[in-house]
Amino acid sequence: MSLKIYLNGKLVEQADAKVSVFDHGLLYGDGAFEGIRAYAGVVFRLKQHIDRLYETAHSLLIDIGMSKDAMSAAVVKTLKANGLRDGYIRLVVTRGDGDLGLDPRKCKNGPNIIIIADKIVLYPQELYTRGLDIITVPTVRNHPEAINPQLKSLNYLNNILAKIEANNAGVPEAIMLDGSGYVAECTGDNIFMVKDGQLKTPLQGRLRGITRDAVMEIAAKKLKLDVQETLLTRHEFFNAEEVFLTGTAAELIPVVKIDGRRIGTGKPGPVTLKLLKLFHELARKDGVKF
Ligand code: PXG
Repeated sequence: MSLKIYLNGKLVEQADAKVSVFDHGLLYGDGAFEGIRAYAGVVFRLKQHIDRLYETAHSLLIDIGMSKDAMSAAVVKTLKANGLRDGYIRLVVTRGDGDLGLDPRKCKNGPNIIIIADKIVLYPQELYTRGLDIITVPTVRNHPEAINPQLKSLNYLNNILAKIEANNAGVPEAIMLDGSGYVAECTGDNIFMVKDGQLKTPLQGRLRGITRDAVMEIAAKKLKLDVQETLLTRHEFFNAEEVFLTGTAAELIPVVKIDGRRIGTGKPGPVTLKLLKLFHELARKDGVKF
């Protein structure tokens, strides 16, 4: 089926949704993106995603050139044009067309704005019930003063290198450490651990995920867990009762083995399963209805 793609203010057929080979998004990974989900006619936390996109663009000195409200409306319009009530939205803002030099000032016509709405399957369903067996990889997460992990930029090579290491090892996901050796996050997901009634997640070196924020809120409010953002080592994750990952694409997925160490009972734990259920309930309510 051919999708309708939003490109610079117009909905065009997939086959016609093209940008120039001189776009600096392609030539240099110069741009920003968001991955967003819609659940039963609600775009989950759309405001937070749009705010994060504009923050990335601001740090990269990209003027998106349209209001946040107009951008939100464009997301909804793209979902509707494709008849999607549930789906995945990829919002991309590139630096735009320039020449063969990395200076962004060469991109005089402003950014290209692309919205794709489609279905997504990240991991097979059985992994949600069985849990993931993952490893720590040698590639460390970007230093905050090199490419800040808060930037959801089109340069995802740091995460892709880690993903390749996971692929080579035959596992579905990878833990990345920060430059100081603390656990940061996975290649496209945040990481959590449960122990002694506490829910803990890394303080630094990671993207501040929107699913992460939602799960921290649910855990504190609904499950009355003590929620902490702190420095965490692999040792602490090895000895956790439960571990799980969160992300827009992955949602909330249990981890049952890390670097050959069984986590807890080796099966998805009760807190993880409760949070998964509560997250799905929230996702259908908390966002922009269309
Ligand atoms: N860390 C990183 C590095 C990410 O890229 C997350 C954490 C989770 O953040 P959210 O806000 O989604 O809870 C992300 C998000 C993909 C894909 O194609 C990846 C993400 C989002 C959507 C799709 O693998 N990463």
